[in-house]
Amino acid sequence: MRKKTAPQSVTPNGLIRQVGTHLRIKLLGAALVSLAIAGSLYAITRSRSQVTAVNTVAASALCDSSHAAHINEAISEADSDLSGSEPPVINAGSAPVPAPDGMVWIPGGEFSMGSEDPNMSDARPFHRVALDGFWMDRTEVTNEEFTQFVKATGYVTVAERQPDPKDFPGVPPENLVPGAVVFTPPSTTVPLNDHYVWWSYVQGANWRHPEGPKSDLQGKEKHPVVHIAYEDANAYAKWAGKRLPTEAEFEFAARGGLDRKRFVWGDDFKPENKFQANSFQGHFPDKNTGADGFIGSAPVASFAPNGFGLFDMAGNVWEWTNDWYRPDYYQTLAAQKKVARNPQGPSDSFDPSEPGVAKRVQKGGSFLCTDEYCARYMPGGRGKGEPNTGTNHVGFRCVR
Ligand SMILES: [Ca+2]
Repeated sequence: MRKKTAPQSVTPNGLIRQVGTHLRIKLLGAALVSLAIAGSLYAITRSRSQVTAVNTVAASALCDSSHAAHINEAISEADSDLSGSEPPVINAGSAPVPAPDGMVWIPGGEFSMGSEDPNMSDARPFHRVALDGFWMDRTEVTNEEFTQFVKATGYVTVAERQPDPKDFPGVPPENLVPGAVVFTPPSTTVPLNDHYVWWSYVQGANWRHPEGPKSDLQGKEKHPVVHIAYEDANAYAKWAGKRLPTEAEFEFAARGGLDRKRFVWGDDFKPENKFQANSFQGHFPDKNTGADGFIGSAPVASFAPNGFGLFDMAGNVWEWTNDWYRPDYYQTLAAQKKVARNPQGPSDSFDPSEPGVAKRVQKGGSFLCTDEYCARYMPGGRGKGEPNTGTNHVGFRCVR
């Protein structure tokens, strides 16, 4: 059995390393390498101007008072089971009317959130969380839906924006080009310890051109929109009169009323020999057999819905949540010995694998998830992403 490797997020810092160590890489000529430098610096500068990652993390390491105070707000004085071993409670009562188009009523209740998977220490332990009811998009936001938003507002996504030379002293202006990070599978087997081997910064890649300038959305109208940064997702949500889900809302919804199951549909990955989600089959990352019917993203709702009638809560594309990422957040909640009520995530971010880069939680896994590398399509699994870095396997859906 292959050793599972912890999944890694794609971040600007890593792309800078990519530039240093993979000059030899196929496909990337000197020009694209320069673009990668520019794009990485761009994202780093942007992220540092918008989130005070370095200072926040340093401060929290010295004094955790603000973090603890925030968590306390999310803890109820109540009630109920705290061991994480009781079945979920799904609130009774009918959904409010009228139902918004394309949304499903998630009735709220109380459940055991997290995982006991030894490979996912940041998702441990199971802890009790109570949530109010909310509406959730039945599917990931599609290209068709995002097009309507852009037509109505003229919104330009982060990946489409021209980098500002002021942010990049010393970088030749001709290198400051918009682009995004695209999965670029190697042609042969590679070690799984350097994910930058299969991720490339591609000039001109963005939601309209998911694999780069020569690709488009023809025939992909019903696919999830990708190359979406956190602020892009928020802008869409605001326009639609919605918001991004919290991590707890996403997981409660993904579990569909089931109790601590490994997958959103149960414990068996492939019941009755039938795929339940768009994931990766074959040998990661070089050989994708597409046995589930798809090599990349799939039209939304190509697989069966979960217990709440939601599609693709596992696989297809990762989805942004509103929570900051910290690997110790669940441990902190569990230590409170109280049910966490409508938790909003920690007040700051810290990722020990990349200190200084603030990240938001992503959930659900993607078409690149595989037991060989990243099995985080499980509902208890957690992903993380630098807010300005969209890739071609990250999208979103909204709640309200
Ligand atoms: Ca998904």
